[in-house]
Amino acid sequence: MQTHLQCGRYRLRVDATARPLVMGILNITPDSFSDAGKYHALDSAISHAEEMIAAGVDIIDIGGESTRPGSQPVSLLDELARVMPLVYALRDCGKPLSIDTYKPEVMREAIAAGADMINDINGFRAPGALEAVAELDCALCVMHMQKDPQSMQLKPDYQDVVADVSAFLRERINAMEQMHIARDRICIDPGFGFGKSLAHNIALLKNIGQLQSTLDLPLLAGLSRKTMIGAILDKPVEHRMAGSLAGALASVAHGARIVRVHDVAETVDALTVWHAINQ
Ligand code: 9MG
Repeated sequence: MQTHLQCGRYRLRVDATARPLVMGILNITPDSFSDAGKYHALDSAISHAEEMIAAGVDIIDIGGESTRPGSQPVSLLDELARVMPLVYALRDCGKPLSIDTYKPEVMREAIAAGADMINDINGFRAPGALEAVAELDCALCVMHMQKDPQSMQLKPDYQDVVADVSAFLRERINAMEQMHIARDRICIDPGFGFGKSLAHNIALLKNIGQLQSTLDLPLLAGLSRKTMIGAILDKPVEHRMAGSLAGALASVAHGARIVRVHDVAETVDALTVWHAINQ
């Protein structure tokens, strides 16, 4: 498997001897109608990014649309209005910026403005998405999702969840290769919680090693504060940090090379200890 992920201006180590990478989640809260509210949302997002950088984050993932189960899409203009000021504010922060979007127009604008990676929960299936990223200088995270955020948790259904997710990712990688996208730009993601029951999520987690070796690409795992952690612990979202750390450690123990998390400082510490012990 490749030893690096070519991530725009950055070349990130993803080999098994490096500490797994921590992608920190930076959501920009919905705009207020007043200018003061907008500045406040932007200010607090920038402060949050600075805290993540001080805590040792490796990639900052900026999102302008919620992808939680049942969430509603936002318009292109609203998404651009939320995301772009953050890209301008953070592009020289010294860390790669990832943009969590499935809209080709947002992909284009964000990379042109200095972002380094596109994280697409829709697996670059929107018309024009692959064309948008093919010639841009950025890494790509291709994620599996069954249905869409509005309906995905209603009745997730698979013949064999690991084989089905693997086949989906294989098809998307082939589509990328047909567009001459270099493999060292790509990472894969089984999409924990995106159209999956608890049993599906656990089966995928236990088979991270198989997914990664079959597809021969680094795998990103996002379990942080998700319903599967809440279901195991029977705890609301504000009490899922320790469970999320356990999820991150379990996923890297099974081979994940990047974890997407809310609690950056705690996850960096946990992975640093895990990595030191495993060296
Ligand atoms: C945006 N987003 C929410 N959850 C995610 C996950 O598990 N993986 C990726 N790549 N993106 C996610």
